[in-house]
Amino acid sequence: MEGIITKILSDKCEVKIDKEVVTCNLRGKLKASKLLPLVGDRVIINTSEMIIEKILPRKNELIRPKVANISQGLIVQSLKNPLLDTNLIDKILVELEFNNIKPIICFTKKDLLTDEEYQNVINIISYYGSLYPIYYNDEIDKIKKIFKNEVTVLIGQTGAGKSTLLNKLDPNLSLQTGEISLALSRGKHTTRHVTMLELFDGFILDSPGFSALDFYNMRQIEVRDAFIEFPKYPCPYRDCMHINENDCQVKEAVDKGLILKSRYDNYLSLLKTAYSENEKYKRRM
Ligand SMILES: Nc1nc2c(ncn2[C@@H]2O[C@H](COP(=O)(O)OP(=O)(O)OP(=O)(O)O)[C@@H](O)[C@H]2O)c(=O)[nH]1
Ligand SMILES: [Mg+2]
Ligand SMILES: [Zn+2]
Repeated sequence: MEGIITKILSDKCEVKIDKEVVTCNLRGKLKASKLLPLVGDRVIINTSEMIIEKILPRKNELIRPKVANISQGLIVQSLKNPLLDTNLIDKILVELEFNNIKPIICFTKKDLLTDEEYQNVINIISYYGSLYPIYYNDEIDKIKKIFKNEVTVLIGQTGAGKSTLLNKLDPNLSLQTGEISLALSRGKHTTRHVTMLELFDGFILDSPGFSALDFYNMRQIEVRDAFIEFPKYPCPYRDCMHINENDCQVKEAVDKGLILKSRYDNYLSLLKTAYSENEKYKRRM
């Protein structure tokens, strides 16, 4: 029988088969292999022994949160407590683009901003809105519509409001949410495990937040190609990396304010963590 892993406990998995959720063990040889199961994995179950025989090939997999076979990433980003972090947004966007996962952004905690503070971030928010679908977390009816026929993982810093958003979407969930530490102005890793929920005609994965994001070992051109607005400004040099090439249209667009400066700076810093073509290329997976 085929099923889908909805939760991973220490050495058991919860697997959904049709409408039923069963608890399964991993077969010894699977345990011995390096391929560890992830929430979202499609698996073959031996139903007489309740054992996972095989993990089916993955469409994609993320490192943090550790999930597989995702179609959509809902980036949950607070505007305050924790502070709006465009570096984190751009890192996650690159990770999603690289894995062919559709990004959506949900901004939270607008209510904590003064008018002046909001005016200071409105440019940033609307820039992302020109690239991707964006929502505020009080737009519950609109957000409910994005999940149909999708496998959506919520991604964001600890304390950003992922579980709170899910509770607002479906008050029956009563997921645990955490206070923000006043001293650190950030969350305390309230959600400990990835959990897959079946809601709004799709699957939604709540995930533990992070305070720092590991980054894929990507090639520099893969990082470049994940910045989806760059091709709108064609450079004379076709393989332009938009660093210091002559007549670079991307750099010109940054100077003119057409590309968000912080996003370009984040691009340059992500390039530094990536492999150039002549370096040995090894993907950590
Ligand atoms: N003022 C305000 N507080 C919010 C909002 N959204 C969430 N919070 C609060 O932020 C705190 C953290 O929310 P959680 O939902 O636990 O955050 P999380 O992203 O699930 O955090 P982890 O599970 O640690 O990854 C809680 O005290 C929430 O009540 C919001 O829109 N406005
Ligand atoms: Mg949570
Ligand atoms: Zn260029």
